[in-house]
Amino acid sequence: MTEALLEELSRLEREALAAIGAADHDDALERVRVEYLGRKDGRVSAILRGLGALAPEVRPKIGAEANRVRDVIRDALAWRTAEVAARTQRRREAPLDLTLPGRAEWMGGRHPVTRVIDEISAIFASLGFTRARGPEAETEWYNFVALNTPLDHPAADMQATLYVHGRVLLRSHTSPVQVRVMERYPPPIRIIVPGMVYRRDAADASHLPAFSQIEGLAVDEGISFVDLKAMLAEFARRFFGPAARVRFRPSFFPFTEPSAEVDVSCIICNGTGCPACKGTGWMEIMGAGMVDPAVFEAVGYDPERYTGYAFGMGPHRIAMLKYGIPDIRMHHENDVRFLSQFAE
Ligand code: 2U9
Repeated sequence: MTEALLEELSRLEREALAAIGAADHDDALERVRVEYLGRKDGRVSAILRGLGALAPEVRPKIGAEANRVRDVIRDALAWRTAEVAARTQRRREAPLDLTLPGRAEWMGGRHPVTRVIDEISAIFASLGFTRARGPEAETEWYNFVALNTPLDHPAADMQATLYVHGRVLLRSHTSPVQVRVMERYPPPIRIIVPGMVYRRDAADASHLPAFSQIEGLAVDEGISFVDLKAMLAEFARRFFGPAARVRFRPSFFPFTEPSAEVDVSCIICNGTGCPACKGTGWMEIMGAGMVDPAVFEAVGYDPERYTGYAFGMGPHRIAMLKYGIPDIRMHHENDVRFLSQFAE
């Protein structure tokens, strides 16, 4: 008898709480109250009223449990009544607008590095450059020797380059593609070469062992450094905005002579100096130069007849400058909180 009554109370508690949770307006809540706690026919009230007829030794236990269940149901009714009232109030203040369009889920988009590569490629396409691609596993000839970089040069060292086997390596720049294009086609050449490149580097805030490059090459009769400067100045204006200016600083690469590092006026402060450009007003965006005659010799072009310019930049780094990304590794953490900021 005791057990049966305790079980009945437990069932009433569960049923009442479920009914209260499902009730979404005052009338429904009142019906639940009457069913369980109603003075006349309430199911919990009936048990409370029958306590006097129970044997004295079980009365305190059943009584305490019946009182507890009544209190739980009463409190749940009060809580749910307040909740329903608050919701009604909210609806009155800001009624549902059925004409609003639905909220679309973010379906993913292009990666910021892909976006930068696409934008740069489109700009150079409009300036007359064709996109070229080539293998990521290369031979020492294409990656180093044809590019005027002897195999005892530090860049060709096992410490700097990832070798696959024997003399086959993962390309450390996209330049082998330009060599392949020049071997196959006579001048004039205007190409842009985007792709992944690989170096034996540990990942840190500014390095990855696998990263992207875009290189460009123009070869024809009569091409001079002026053409290079004008082309890169026009590129900077189209990519960073009409106020962007470029400057060239002397540098060295084995495959270009003369060579330069190319800076763009800081896209944050427009050249006046700010934390983003470390107070200099300039940001380094690429390297460039006139193709070394030794490279033309290697591919069978006549260096007396043809000249050309080449340049190279890293879209991972350009994306960091353009979007203010502080750590290059963020590009490959696959964190939706990062990626969704580039939704198109
Ligand atoms: C050929 C001849 C010349 C490509 C060039 C650079 C300068 C350069 C860096 C930019 C950032 C690599 O990704 S990065 O670290 N590149 O500074 N690249 S000139 O010169 C060539 C390429 C091919 C046949």
